[in-house]
Amino acid sequence: MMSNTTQKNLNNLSSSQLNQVQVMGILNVTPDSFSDGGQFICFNNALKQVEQMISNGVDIIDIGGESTRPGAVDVSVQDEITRVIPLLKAIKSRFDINVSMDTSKAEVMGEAITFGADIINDVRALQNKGCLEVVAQSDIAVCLMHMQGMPRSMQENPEYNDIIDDILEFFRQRIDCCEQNGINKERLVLDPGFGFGKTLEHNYEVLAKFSQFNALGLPLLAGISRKSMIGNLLNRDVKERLAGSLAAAIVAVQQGANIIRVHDVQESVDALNILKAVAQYKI
Ligand code: 9MG
Repeated sequence: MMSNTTQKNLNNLSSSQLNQVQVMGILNVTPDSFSDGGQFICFNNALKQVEQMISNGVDIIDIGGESTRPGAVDVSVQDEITRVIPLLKAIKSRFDINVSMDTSKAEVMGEAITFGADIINDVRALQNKGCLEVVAQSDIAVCLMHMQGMPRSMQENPEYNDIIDDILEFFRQRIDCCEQNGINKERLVLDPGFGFGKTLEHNYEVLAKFSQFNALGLPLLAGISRKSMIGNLLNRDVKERLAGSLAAAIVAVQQGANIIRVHDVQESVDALNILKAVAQYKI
């Protein structure tokens, strides 16, 4: 039998639940990100982009200084800090907006916490050395993402017994591990990691069954924007994936996603507003 939390999210969200859905805007400051690689690497361009996202209704800015696309090159701790921390400081001093730091390095997490980040977004779910300890010493929120393998090789031959059960089991283990290390559950957000060690079929199965992650009772994040699961299905280049990305984001929200991580803030906010308008008339 489905739990109440699961049931409530099957296409029947109330407008107050939808009003709490947050849009996380992607700000990559990497020369090699798959979708906007290099575009925002200039500091002033990045700040302009933040300003634009805020005026378009973003709730959280997700700064990333290391690309996680398949085959991406590693970045040293110092290079990553140099890319992201001045930007974090500048955003926090100029704008009243939540900032998430997309990193898997304990040292970068530590600096991000010192300079006012609100969320750590870790695609490696705090499994790297020192991460649990750094986060435990703060009260920052953390997004734990599921990934099979490592970015360099994760798309080679991903295999699961049952992808949903396997991801749920991973989440349970990471939640336990966080709690044992002094990070309580209330600080956690879960993300099944679309595109991270998953075939096209795996990704669509995860999207179709996304509501099952509500069983863990924690906020959920969905990051699908412009990914190859959109491009490969529709045969669209990165710049032509907007419609597919919006449709997929809405499917995730209808199944209980609390945060959608997107490149196209204005269009995503519009799509969410349509859903909210409809939800007002549901019984
Ligand atoms: C950094 N990054 C790239 N894709 C992502 C996704 O799907 N989720 C999260 N949390 N971070 C991501």
